[in-house]
Amino acid sequence: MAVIKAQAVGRDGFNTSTDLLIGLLRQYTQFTTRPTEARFYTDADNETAFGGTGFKYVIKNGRLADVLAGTITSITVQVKGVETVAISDIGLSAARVFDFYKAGADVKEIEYLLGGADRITGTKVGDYIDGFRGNDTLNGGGGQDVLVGGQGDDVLTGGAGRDQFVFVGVARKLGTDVITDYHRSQGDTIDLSVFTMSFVGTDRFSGDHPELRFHKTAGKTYVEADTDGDGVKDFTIVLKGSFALTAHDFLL
Ligand SMILES: [Ca+2]
Ligand SMILES: [Ca+2]
Repeated sequence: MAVIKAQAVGRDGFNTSTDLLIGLLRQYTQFTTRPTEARFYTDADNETAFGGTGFKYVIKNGRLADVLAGTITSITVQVKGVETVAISDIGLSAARVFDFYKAGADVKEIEYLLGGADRITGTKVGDYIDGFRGNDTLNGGGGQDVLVGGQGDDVLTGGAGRDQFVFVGVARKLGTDVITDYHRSQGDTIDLSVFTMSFVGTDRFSGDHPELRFHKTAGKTYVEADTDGDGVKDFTIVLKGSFALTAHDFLL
């Protein structure tokens, strides 16, 4: 798993899809290599540092040509003197990460980094947070955040502000996600627009069309999606709190 804490630079929040790209290393002009740290930087205020153990490098003509061994246990990114991203609780193959870098395989590198049960905490401004595979715990913090409930059983917390909970991917792999702080009064919405479903309130699934229904108990609301219209639910979203949901709570 990866534990990620993010900080904003001015009004710029954190974005899992753009701020973790291994290709961003190409922006730096300098680097230093030690067995326990590889640091890429342009100046003291702008750098990415990989901490770990057993790093073995191949340096040719003053360039980092390859990484042969080692385990990355932490990554920190500094932008304009602000530590924008701090990643801990990882154990990544340094050689593999460097291979992704060489191949320009940015998405594969993010899938590798976020493949486990991750805990990602956003900034005080708007963030876009996707935990990728695994049972992730995502927290948007302040601002208007977009939290993506993808594969696995994720726990999503929007925090203050008008947040959007987005569900995408193969319906049967989405599992049961929990939204801990759904606030209609803050303008929170649940975006299920990639699936074309009709909202049927508390009715049972008809089995004729893709449908979205809900039922509530004293403390929880269960949103159930039948995305293929066979009358069987494909994934569930649990909201903490008891809500009489309407179609207005969703982007369908
Ligand atoms: Ca993950
Ligand atoms: Ca935020």
